[in-house]
Amino acid sequence: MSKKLVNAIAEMREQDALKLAKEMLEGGSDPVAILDAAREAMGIVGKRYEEGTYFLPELILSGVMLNQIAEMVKPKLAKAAEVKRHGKVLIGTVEGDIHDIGKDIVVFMLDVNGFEVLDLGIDVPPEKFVQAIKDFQPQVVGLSGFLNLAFDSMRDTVEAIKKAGLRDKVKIMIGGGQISDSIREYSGADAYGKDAMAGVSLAKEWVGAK
Ligand code: B12
Repeated sequence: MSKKLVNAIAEMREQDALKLAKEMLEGGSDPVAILDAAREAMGIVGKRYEEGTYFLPELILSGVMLNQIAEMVKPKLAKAAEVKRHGKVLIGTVEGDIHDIGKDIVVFMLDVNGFEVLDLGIDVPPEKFVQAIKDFQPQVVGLSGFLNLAFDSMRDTVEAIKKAGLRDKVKIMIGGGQISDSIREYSGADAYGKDAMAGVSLAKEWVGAK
């Protein structure tokens, strides 16, 4: 079933993909496994885009499908998780980058796992992160990005937080398609999370939640 879902998304069969995701959810499939299948499909779409067999419309449609599936899955995840709030996480896609599908998954995984999350959206300049840290006072800041240019934006954001004298008040995690531990080192962040659950684990560890 999950292979079928991967194929439906990768082949741009929107109605089939949504129907399959609904059937899987109703049949008791693990909601996280459904999201993983959707993510695997995005990888295939990306590869086809790179090879020149898919173009921007396919990228956009795959994003739309993933968002719809994420919305479908969200209530199930929320039901499964406890509601106690562990702490606050500020998150956004860094300056110059508008990819937010992955960030949105991180946001709702944090949310259903008991964090109060402030999402600044996309293309967020360093100053906006700095101001939001002052206002919202999170323990954790999450920076998301998919483009190569996000590496510098992440570094600039960490630098701006440092300059504002706020660096020791927050733990910073970064993530996104091309992000790795060497980008963590380059940017000066505290940790890199490979997926949404890694982000939740990091945030829990940092606020001392079980
Ligand atoms: C969908 C998509 C788009 C959509 C985005 C829609 C949206 N609302 O996000 C649209 C069509 C708008 C788009 C636009 C562009 N895109 Co695009 N896009 C993609 C695509 C196919 C999928 C990305 C995606 O959503 N993946 C699925 C999510 C779930 O994965 P994820 O982001 O990695 O998130 C997971 C983890 O990384 C992690 N995570 C994410 N963030 C964070 C944060 C923290 C704190 C933590 C802990 C974890 C974490 O958790 C998530 C869930 O587990 C990729 C190809 C690919 N290889 O995947 C290209 C890709 C990213 N795009 C690319 C390009 C070039 C562009 C454009 C420049 C195209 C153009 N010519 O205009 C523009 C960029 C505009 C801009 N300024 O940002 C390139 C980037 C190349 C590069 N190295 O810089 C890619 C790799 C395609 C390619 N192979 O060429 N794109």
